[in-house]
Amino acid sequence: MKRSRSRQLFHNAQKCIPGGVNSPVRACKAVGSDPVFIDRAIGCLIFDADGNRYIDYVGSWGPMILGHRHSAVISSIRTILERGTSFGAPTDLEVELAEQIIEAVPSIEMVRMVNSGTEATMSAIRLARGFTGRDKILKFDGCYHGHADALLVEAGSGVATLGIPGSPGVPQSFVAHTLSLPYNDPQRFRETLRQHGDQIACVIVEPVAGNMGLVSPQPGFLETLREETHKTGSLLIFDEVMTGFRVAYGGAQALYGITPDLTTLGKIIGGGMPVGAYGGRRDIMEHIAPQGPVYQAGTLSGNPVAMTAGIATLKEIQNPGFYDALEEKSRYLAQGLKQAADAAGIPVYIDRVGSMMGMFFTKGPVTCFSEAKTSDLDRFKHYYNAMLDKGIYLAPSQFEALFISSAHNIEHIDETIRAAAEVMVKL
Ligand code: HOZ
Repeated sequence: MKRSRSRQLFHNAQKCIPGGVNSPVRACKAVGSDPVFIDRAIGCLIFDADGNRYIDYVGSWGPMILGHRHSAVISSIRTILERGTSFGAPTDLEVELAEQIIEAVPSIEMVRMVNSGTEATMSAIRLARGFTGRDKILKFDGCYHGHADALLVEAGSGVATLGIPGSPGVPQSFVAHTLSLPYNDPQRFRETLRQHGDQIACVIVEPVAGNMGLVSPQPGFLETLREETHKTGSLLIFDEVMTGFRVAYGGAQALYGITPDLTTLGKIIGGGMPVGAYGGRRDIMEHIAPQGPVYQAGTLSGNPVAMTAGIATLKEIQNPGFYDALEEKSRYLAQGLKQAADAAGIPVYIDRVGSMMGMFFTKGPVTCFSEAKTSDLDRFKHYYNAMLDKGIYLAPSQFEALFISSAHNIEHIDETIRAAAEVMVKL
């Protein structure tokens, strides 16, 4: 596959953008290759600057549940462009999206829009601290909640991909209040809360971890978080930036029947435009300025283009059978990939929740970050590059999830499975 234009663009990019990219994972360092520069996309297909066509399983890292350039989303954006792109003042659209979110996610009684998932988690944590008057926060190893200082401890996503423990520039005192525990270990959690619970403002968790590959919660794990935080008065924050409207219309909390105190959202609620949101119990949310004393603000918050794209997306995914169809396709893909690996004698462990999936190059099981790290990263690297050459666009890291959209059809998935079967025998 010829990629000379991408190579040239990356060469130019490296002179003017750190690492040549605006977010680290996409530099493809972990897979020893250069990034593919994208020209355009439609449905589940994405085309690079050299005109090569790929079946896209990154979906802009989750937002594109309808595929690229869905007609309803594009036409909603066209309509708002006739009104303007940013006003820095309230609009009808942010009220409409807030109402849609509140209707979909019963634990959310009030919601504040922001511009990214990082902003959402950072703000939710400030709110939890302001509300409880406590400083400590607790997270889980391999979960990634954006790049706010206090959360860059044992983090997943790019931090895991680059194999770095944290980040220079984060003073030790900023993370002194952050505890991190193994995911899916209710016993350790119980013990820690019994020891420090009265100092813990909040427990933040990805209810389905999507930043160490895909790791689903074991039965009882999320329930334990809820029970124990109730006892200590610590707030439970579900980071549903990735899982919100993805694993079910009401998110992972609907799927597993757990009610958090606060929820963070992003990705799908912006329909492919930059967005984030945090919401939850009214008595907590009322502590946010200007109603309450906890400060948080943003010039582009509630941006009308993002709001309208989100509204259109949420309307589409409410169509009857939407999630069932996605589930069926995703199951078919997972089975096909597993069969391809088995036939080639390559040990892989696949975990999947709806249209989010992780395929680890290890025999598994993978239930936490330390098990995810047993994956054969060299084998993943060869798999990634060979799949790319066959026109299959995957996240360039073992520690990221794969996303299926409603635009993928059985032919696309069969093409993917065939490619995997050919690649696996040569790994
Ligand atoms: N941190 C995101 C993935 N979990 C985005 C990665 C990127 O855009 O490079």
